[in-house]
Amino acid sequence: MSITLSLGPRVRKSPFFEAARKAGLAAASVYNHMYMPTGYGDPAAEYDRLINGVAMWDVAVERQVALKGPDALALARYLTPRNLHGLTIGQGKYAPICNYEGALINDPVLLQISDEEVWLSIADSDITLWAGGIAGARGMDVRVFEPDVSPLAIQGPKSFDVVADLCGDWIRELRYFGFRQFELDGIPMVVARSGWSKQGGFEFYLQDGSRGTELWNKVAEAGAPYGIGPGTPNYVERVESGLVSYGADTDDMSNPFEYGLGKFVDVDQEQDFAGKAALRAIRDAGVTRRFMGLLIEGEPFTGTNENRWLLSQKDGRAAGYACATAYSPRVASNIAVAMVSTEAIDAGAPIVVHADGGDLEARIVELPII
Ligand code: THG
Repeated sequence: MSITLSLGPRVRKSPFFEAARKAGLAAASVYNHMYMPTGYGDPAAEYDRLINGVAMWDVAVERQVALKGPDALALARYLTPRNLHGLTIGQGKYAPICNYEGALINDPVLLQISDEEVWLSIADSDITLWAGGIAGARGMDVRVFEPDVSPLAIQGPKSFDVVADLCGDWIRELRYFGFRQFELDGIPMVVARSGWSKQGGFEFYLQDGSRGTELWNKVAEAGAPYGIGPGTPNYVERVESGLVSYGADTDDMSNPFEYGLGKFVDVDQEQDFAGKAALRAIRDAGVTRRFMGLLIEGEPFTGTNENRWLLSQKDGRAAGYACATAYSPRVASNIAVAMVSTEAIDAGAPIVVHADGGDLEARIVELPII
């Protein structure tokens, strides 16, 4: 049974919140101390718009952590295991952040805004506190703060036409995670080719929170000929695509190698970074579980799983847990993203999912599922 989300001043609202509400917002969660829209009441239509058309998502919860000052880049390099050599203004990078034990504590997109300013576009954890603490303890000349920046995502195959109509054809030349500063009728924003789906798209990082409704309405109007409609980071599509959802898929012990993010961890670079020694040891020891896909038998699932579902091998040995489960119309099967023991993966046999409604058999597959 569903319960009501209590609205109040303690949890922050997005600059797009009122516009989203007017557009029929029906469900929300909490992320980075803000309400995060999770549905407009018609999951099938929202999925279809993302796969075949275009959708607009209030993702202001992807807060920015600004590092500003002479040591901005030095701090960024210390915060992420990713080798930032060759980073340029206008090119974003997926840059995991780990603690000193090598555990993943966020997986932001990093944007170099200028010679002395970097943004970390963060997932759901308090990186302003972490980065500010490290900067202070290391005596770095850099200010760490949350700027007035709120992303609005435009996702789906027709997003290119909508954003080109709004901003110009130059947007078609943006590389993945590339971005540029742009004023839309005087509204300041960063336009990036990015977004948490594999259907293609853009994010408008609004730089004036007082103009959220205005920007929302402009996008809705430009998108109308293409059938744009509201949506949210899509639960089903992200499982199909195997995108990592920090917090949903991770726990206190998660390390980047388990999620296939090893290519973003350079323990051999000269640059020191938080967690370097621990990550080197983890790399040398190898992982004992991996982020995988599952194809699960049984009647099509409806909705989302409230809890993680435990997995076991046929002989009863624990094999990990399913993080997010969904019925995929495109695969025509129940699917999941899961943390699976390497033992179970190597065995190559079907496993058992202890779903809320009873045990189901599943096959382990590589990600992405599509
Ligand atoms: N947009 C913005 N900020 C964000 C997210 C976002 N911050 C948090 C979270 N989402 C960051 N996490 C991801 C994870 C994966 C991708 C984007 C953001 C992604 N990955 C592609 C893939 O896995 O195929 C491409 C990775 C690559 O080529 O480097 O898109 O959504 N503003």
